[in-house]
Amino acid sequence: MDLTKLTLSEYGKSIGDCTKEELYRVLVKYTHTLAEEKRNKNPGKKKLYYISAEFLIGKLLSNNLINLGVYDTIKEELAEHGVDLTELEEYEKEPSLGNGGLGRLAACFLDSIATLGLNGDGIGINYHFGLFRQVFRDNEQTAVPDTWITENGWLHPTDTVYPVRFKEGTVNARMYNINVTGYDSITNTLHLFDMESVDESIVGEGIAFDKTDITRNLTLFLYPDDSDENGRLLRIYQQYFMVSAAAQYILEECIDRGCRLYDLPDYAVVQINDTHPTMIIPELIRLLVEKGLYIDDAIAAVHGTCAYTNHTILAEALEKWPVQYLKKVVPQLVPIMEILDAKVRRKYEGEELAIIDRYDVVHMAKLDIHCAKSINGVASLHTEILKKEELSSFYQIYPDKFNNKTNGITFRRWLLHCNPRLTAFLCEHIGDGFKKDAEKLKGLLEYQEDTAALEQLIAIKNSSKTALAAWLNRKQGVTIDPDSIFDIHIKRLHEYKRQQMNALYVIHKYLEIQSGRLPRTPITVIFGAKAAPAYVIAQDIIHLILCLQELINRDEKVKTHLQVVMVENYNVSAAEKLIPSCDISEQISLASKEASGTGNMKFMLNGAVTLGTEDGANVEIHRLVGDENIYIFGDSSSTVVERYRKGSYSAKAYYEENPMIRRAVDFITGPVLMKIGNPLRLKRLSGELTDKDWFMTFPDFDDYVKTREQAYTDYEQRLSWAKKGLVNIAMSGYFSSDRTIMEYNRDIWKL
Ligand code: 26V
Repeated sequence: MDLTKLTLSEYGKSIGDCTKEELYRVLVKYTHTLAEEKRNKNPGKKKLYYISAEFLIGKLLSNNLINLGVYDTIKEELAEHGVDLTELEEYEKEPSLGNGGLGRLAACFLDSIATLGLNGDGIGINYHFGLFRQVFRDNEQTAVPDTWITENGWLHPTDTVYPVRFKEGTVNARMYNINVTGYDSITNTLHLFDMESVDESIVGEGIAFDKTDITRNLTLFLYPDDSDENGRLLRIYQQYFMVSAAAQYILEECIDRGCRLYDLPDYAVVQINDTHPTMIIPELIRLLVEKGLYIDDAIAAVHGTCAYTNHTILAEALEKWPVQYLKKVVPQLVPIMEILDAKVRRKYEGEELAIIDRYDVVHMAKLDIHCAKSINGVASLHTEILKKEELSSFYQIYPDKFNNKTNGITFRRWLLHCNPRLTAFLCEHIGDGFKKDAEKLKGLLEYQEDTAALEQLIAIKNSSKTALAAWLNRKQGVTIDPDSIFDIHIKRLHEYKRQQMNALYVIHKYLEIQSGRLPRTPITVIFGAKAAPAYVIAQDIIHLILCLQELINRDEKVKTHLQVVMVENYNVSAAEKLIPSCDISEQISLASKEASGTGNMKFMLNGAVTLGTEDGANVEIHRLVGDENIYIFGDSSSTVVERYRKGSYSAKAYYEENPMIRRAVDFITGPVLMKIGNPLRLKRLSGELTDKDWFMTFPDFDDYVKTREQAYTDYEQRLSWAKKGLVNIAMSGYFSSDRTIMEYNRDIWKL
């Protein structure tokens, strides 16, 4: 490739004379041209539509260059002119079109779908500001709009526009496209719908805006605050906007390919990513009837087309919409939902099976389960809990619909791109076959006793740690010790993920160090998490962590042994820096609550050792690496489920009887922290723990401390520790999203 030719034609100057931003723009354009050449020439009759309210795609430049096979040549060509490719990435803004795991999973899946050469596109919403950008001020999280759309970026407007009818009037949905490049394969598309009349200027202080001004706010933010009715109505507006445009697009494409409507399942499969896109079911039925099908034929066609993925068992996250709300926004869907509910009620007894309950509330997951052909969980334990507990009455009537698809991650982004040194090491030792067949990583097991290889792995980890320290210093002005143990806890902030339990450990350790019990190797505890602005306790937990960071940073005595850093605005780009540098991966959710987790897989792939509960995909990691290479602690999911069932848990009793717990919890409201922090927040958090502790941190705390200490002790044997990392890398092939997508295709999509 002659980059100079491109810069000359674009800007009339050679590479060396271009600014970094100009080079970045040229590369985006070049990538687009290359990607377009790789469109699927023989897509076949059937197409997958992966519909999701979130696609957390991350920055795209390097990833696309890698997938298109030109990364190395571009890097070299730029280097010849003294330009560092990774620096150009700084000009790219990361789209924050997702909350966390669910959105990132959708992005990994698009990568694998294209890589496997499958005919499948993503469909979602083009939020102008995405989630929000997190800024720390006075040890608290504040939220500001996160602009990411720039001219001449990855997002391409199209002429495709669909009318979307709401009770209040009709709006236009314009389709924008982003290329999805497969690794040495075809190019697919992510379609994001946007509304022309949306007005960014209505955003006031922070991320506040008028939630009722639908024509100007609809695609501004992902998941706006739904703590009040107007927020919830806006979510219904967003969801219907997405699914109505999607349904029109899908039917239009299928008809173009020769579909005669009743045979829709032969032309389309719609994978519904959690309940946010559920209204696509009644919307497709409505459109098919409008086009002339009998209602029963329309229902049958949609049943054969749609498949639903469940991503959580948390009751508060399972969407339910009052019929009254739906009538205010999309009255045309209500009669269809009522017909679906009536059919279910005619066929099955049992109030828990009904789609619309006796309070006139629509249960979106139940609508999916009755009306879709497949229901899958996202890790083996999660699917078992769905079948045996949460959805057991549905499993009884539809045993064949239920299946498991353990999540995966794309190794292109989470190894090749984010950890080039480890990638080179792997190529050197086991060849580069693992890039296309992740199971080949097992070849690394041969090097378990190879001191030179283990030392190389240690050196790679150390260089990543040094790089992370430099990045954090640049970004946040903090100084951390690259020779310390990096113990990392990064994920959305939620009580079930138990960042508060990690914070209690930090307090415990702080007090231990103050009493002279010093760790052999210093410890750096790193957090990264955004909290929903309306989730008060989550804000309190962030506050506690930031206060601890300040406290320890000021304590010259403790600081050299223990540090706490909370990374501001944790996102995909930050994860790419953090994950390769990790020694200990905190996966400490309350057993049964984390459906899968995918960060756990990314850490494993990059040679970190998991400290975790038997929850989500940790169970599968444990099974793969064996007891020797993971640190498991805490109550099992069955114990937890049973304890909830009995309603017998008393946090107070643990607090009163366990001096270690009491000491740590009391510290939150003790004089030292009260001086640094906001007393209201600290008292509320401490009260929440002692009175409720809904996610049961106290019963697991002793075992957590003990197991974490054991991990730190074992870390001292550097070679045997490196061997644990090696086994984790070697066994991580199972978690390639290529494997997951092959299973989806084999069992559900059948493309
Ligand atoms: C959403 C909400 C929203 C309301 C407040 C409480 C709450 C709690 C949890 C959720 C999660 C919604 C679904 C979700 O994001 N699930 C995640 O999906 C990942 C991909 O399958 C999986 O790895 C994570 O374990 C799962 O939490």
